[in-house]
Amino acid sequence: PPPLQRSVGIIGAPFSKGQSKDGVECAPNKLRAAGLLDRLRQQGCAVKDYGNLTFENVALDEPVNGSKSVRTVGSANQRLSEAVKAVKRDGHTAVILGGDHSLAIGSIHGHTAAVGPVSVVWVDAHADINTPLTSNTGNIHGQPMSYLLYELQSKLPPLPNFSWMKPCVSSRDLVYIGLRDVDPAEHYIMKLLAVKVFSMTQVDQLGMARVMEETCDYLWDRTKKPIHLSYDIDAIDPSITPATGTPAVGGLTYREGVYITEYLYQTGLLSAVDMVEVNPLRGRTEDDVHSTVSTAVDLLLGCFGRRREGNHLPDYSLPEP
Ligand code: 5AB
Ligand code: MN
Ligand code: MN
Repeated sequence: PPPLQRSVGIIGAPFSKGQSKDGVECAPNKLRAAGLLDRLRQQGCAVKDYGNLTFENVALDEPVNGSKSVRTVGSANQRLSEAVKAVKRDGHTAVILGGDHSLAIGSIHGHTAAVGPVSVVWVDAHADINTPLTSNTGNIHGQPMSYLLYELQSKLPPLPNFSWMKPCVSSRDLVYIGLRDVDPAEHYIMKLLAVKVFSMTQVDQLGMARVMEETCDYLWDRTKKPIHLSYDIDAIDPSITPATGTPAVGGLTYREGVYITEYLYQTGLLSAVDMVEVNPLRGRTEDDVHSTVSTAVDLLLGCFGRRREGNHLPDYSLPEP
């Protein structure tokens, strides 16, 4: 088996301007308060917390082609890109605690800036591949993949505070898992670019074990590249993770969600993980929030070797009577 990466660098990205609902900026601290760092250490990881990034709100950030807070989102992602690049240069697997999903722009950009081409596994109810010109909501958290793909560059208008950004992902290196709420233009784009999609229909048809096998077969067809896992908590069914901004019925079970992380861990290629769209203010009850946050923590633990069969540290020895 490959030597498995167990050194984790955590970046808090309390960023919310890619959508309009308050609360998603509270998630990084909630995930830490739920014991994420201690639990990673208990399972044998070396953990370095790089703290929370701070972002400035750009004044007079008027909509551009209908998209909201473009300048603020652009400069926040520039900062995040630099931070992720630094964590990768320090040799860690990067964990980016969102924040809304617009931060995948900076996260994936910074990741590729440090390590070169990556494979992207995007686990989400949504495809987040609208261009600013196809988006009906103007929310940039529904657009990050279009900014990142080489193949869509000619379809993007110039955007203020995004000139630092260069596309860095090929559509052949992208796999979606969990889709069930896709806009018509997004569906068109995915067909046009022949993007590999395991929607909930394929999850039902094949089961998650086959989905993960086929995901890796597909991504490894040419060469094995480092994997960027971008995990939107709304991929999981809202009965389990209700505290999120755009819930969609009919999602992944807890078990399917965790299986994705266990499977990707054992590839030895997981190089960066985004955990996004946890919104502690969107739950109706304390239980809603607790269930959402603890599921997000479990997914992250799964990315770093936690197994449901149980775990023990390599130096464990039985107490002698
Ligand atoms: B999320 C929608 N397609 O573009 C849009 O939660 C939803 O990061 C985007 O996946 C959902 O606004 C963004 C309608
Ligand atoms: Mn998303
Ligand atoms: Mn989503």
